Amino acid sequence: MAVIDTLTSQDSIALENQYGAQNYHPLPVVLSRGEGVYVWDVEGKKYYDFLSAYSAVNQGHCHPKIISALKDQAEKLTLTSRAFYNDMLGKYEKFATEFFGFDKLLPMNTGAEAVETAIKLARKWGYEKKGIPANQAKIIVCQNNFHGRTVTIISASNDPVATENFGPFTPGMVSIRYNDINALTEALKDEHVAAFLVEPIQGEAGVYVPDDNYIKEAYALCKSKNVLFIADEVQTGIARTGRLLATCGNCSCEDKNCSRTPDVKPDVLILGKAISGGVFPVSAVLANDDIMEVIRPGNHGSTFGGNPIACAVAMAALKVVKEEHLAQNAFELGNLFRSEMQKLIKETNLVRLVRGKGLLNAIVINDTEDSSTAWNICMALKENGLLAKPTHGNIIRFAPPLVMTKEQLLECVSIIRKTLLEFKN
Ligand code: IF1
Repeated sequence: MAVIDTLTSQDSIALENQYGAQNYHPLPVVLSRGEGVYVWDVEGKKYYDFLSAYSAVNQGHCHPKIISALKDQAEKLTLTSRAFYNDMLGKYEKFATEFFGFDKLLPMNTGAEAVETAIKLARKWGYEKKGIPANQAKIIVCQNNFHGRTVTIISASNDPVATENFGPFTPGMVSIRYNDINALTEALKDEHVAAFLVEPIQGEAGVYVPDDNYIKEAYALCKSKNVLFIADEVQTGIARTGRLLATCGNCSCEDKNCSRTPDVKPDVLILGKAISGGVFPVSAVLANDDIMEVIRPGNHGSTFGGNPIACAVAMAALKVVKEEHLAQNAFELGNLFRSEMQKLIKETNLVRLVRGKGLLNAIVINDTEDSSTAWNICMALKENGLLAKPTHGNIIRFAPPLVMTKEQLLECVSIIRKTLLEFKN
């Protein structure tokens, strides 16, 4: 094939269809540039990005400070493996542990790897600190969770599309209803439980926000039973929900409106996605010494985990979150967005409800779960210059970069409003 430099959108889509495994069903838009809250397709059409790569690009596309950290580090040293020390990892670990208020950090690359790491950590802690008999440790998870795609993680999933024909599965997962304290109380009666793994808001389930006290009560119950509370904040973390963390414990959040669950501090915190601003695959598991100390040389690792580029990028990305007050902005714009959507709900019966926290929101479309209405609305939004993606059950997730201004948000609201009011299925 000739040099591929002038492909149309159709060409790119055809190439993926022919040469790529078909494990996704993307919206038919081919992006080639991003800056802040905007992305451009190869034909030059500009869009508001209302997905932010599933909340990875919280700091906006190609943030100059993060890109500069990436470039500088790439010219010096990219990878040493953990067979040797490098001069960035310790610096980053000090920075990130102080940032989130934990003793130690274990660096990985993707969200799923960090979840796997947390599960291994919890099991080992269960045997060595809690005294669970060999190979009997259990992890409590919630129905409709999304924690990633590895075999162990899908062993905790009840989504048939994610699990069918991928067995046999990893044992030791106990699934309970989300947002159900009684179910957790029951499950915690089993003394072989090492940990409770939970998303503060269920993303894939359609931005399902639990009752106000759920996380706080679940945390207290876990404490009373000597069970680790593991927060999967891969999606909700890094200012997305209007606070640095959705389970904000002793983090260094400056959010003045901080009022939710102030006394929850996960025993194990899982971060990914926006910890690098979506610039590089970086994930992390954080915990205090009494837990993290069960991991000894040879127990766990990764060639790329803790590489110098990841460290440089993550420090820059976290600094941006603070400097630009992204938690505060997500809090304020989130309130504005939901109140504007409430007004829209009164104008059209196409939308049943809006829910979310900060700038992690979703609207539920008033149609059957298996209809393609949400998809068709996303296609119409695309035509009108805004990119969003439907999720399970006719729900549209709205998660723009957190660097958005109020004026930009209001323009997006008017695009959504116009699209929905003109929409014909
Ligand atoms: C895809 C959803 C978002 C996550 C939580 C771990 C991971 C994820 C809470 C794994 C990943 C993704 C991956 C993305 C779709 C997606 C997602 F729709 F499934 F729910 F974000 F909204 N924990 N979430 O949300 O992280 O290994 O992917 O780095 O394309 O599958 P990963």
